[in-house]
Amino acid sequence: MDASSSLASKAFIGIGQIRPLGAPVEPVSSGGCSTTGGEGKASCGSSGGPDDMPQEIWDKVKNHPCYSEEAHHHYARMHVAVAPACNIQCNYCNRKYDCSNESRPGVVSQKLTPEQAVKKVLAVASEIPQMTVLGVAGPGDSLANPKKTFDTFRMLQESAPDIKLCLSTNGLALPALVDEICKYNIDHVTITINMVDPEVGAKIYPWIFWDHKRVTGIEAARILHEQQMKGLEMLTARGVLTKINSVLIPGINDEHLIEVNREVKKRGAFLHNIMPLISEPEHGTYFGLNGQRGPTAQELKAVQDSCMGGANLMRHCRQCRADAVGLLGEDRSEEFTLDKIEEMEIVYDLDKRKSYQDKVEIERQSQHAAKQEALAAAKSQMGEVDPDMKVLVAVATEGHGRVNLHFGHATEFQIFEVSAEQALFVGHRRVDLYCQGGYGEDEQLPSIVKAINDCHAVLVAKIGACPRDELKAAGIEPVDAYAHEFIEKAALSWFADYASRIASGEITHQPRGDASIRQGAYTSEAA
Ligand code: CLF
Ligand code: SF4
Repeated sequence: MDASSSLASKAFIGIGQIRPLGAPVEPVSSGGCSTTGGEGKASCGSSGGPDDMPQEIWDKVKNHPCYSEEAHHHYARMHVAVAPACNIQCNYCNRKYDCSNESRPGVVSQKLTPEQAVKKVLAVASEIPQMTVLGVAGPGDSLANPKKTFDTFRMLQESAPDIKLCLSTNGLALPALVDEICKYNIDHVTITINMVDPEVGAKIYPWIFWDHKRVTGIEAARILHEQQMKGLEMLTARGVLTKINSVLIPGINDEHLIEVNREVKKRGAFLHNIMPLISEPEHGTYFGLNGQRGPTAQELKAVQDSCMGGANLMRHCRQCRADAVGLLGEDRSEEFTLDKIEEMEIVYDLDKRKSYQDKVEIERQSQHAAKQEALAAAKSQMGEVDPDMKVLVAVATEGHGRVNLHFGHATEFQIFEVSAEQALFVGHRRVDLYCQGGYGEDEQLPSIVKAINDCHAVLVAKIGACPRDELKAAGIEPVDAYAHEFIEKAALSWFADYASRIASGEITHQPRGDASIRQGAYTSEAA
């Protein structure tokens, strides 16, 4: 987003996260399928959709939780694990676990046939009316299993036409299958692109399976790169919204991802999602076993910020499992195992789903209006503040855009970068649950402090005396004065107060250190 973008646009649709990366390349061919949106991407901001997005693009993203930061508070996605095989090897993947570029490794998925998958989708759709997107994201590669993937989409399209279809791929088989993708109206495709230089790629991919044989080294990376770029261009030309996922691997592709960002932008990518490498030794990946570390929170943020100032980035990815169900950041897959589905009464009621989603939209609009009012009030109270000062704050929230969660109940904190001008969502941090069974677990505190150690304050609905003292000792200000207020308003109000204390000499502004990115699953459910 450029500096002139308004707070209003960010607050409403998370536009900073969803504006197209740039003008698409020239269409390579008509391809015979819908081109809706392709031209729209080129003319972002020129027509009458909400804020500065053409209506047809807005219609595609407004209820897709990954393509709109704001939508992910309201709408859920689910994945069906119908694609077990893969046609390449990534050094950050161990096939015994879920695909680690789209999934949190650690638990083997329950693999499904297309028939089982469709039944599961209908079961989830009847229970979770805000589930709007079905994705195929592994546990292998969706397009290395084309029959299972497209059978699933075809059957689902017939039985649940309101559900958006989404897939994720490494891109090797993409050019050959673009027409099939268009045939089933799959208008959201994620390609994992970690390099645009085969020399870098050779350090990430030991081999690919191509033309009936295994290819290794730089040649493998070159072929993969060519297929990825070609596939991206073909999708752009056909108006399919593309998101690029990149795994940030320190020392291998960190600065290189800035070039990746440039190249995918040139080819019309809609979003770029830069994710931290997950490489715990116990996952058994090549990187994990060979000591390749993941990035720190500040390393990740630095690369994200370097890619167009964060304007075109997805920052709310939860690196979810290949069988995830629910809102991003929650996992309800255990409620929908095959044996549980067998016992469920599945009633897929399109009208009921639509009327529920209409209510969600009304609530969303009223939240938007209330938030704008609150933000304007907070900004009008901002005194003289150093325009260059920016700090991070961590926020405990359980939704509705408010500071409304007890410190002890948080399994993640949302991170906002605050200045006199704005409070901008820049990511989230997973933490171990502090409050277990009604009591504070003091041994969890150091890990929570490590996860938000680059923040100046943590905004919560409530916090106990013990964690309050420990946070203060670590230099992080616990703040419950803005409980239940809208997050951006709370963050700006706190910032104004912080700045006034600096101005009065009560405190001095100190830079914070770095923070760690928590790997793996949560240790417990919220109480
Ligand atoms: Fe799934 Fe991916 Fe579609 Fe989303 S996930 S296939 S685009 S519906 Fe989303 Fe999950 Fe991140 Fe993927 S939070 S890992 S970006
Ligand atoms: Fe694993 Fe996905 Fe890479 Fe295939 S593309 S090796 S499943 S991370």
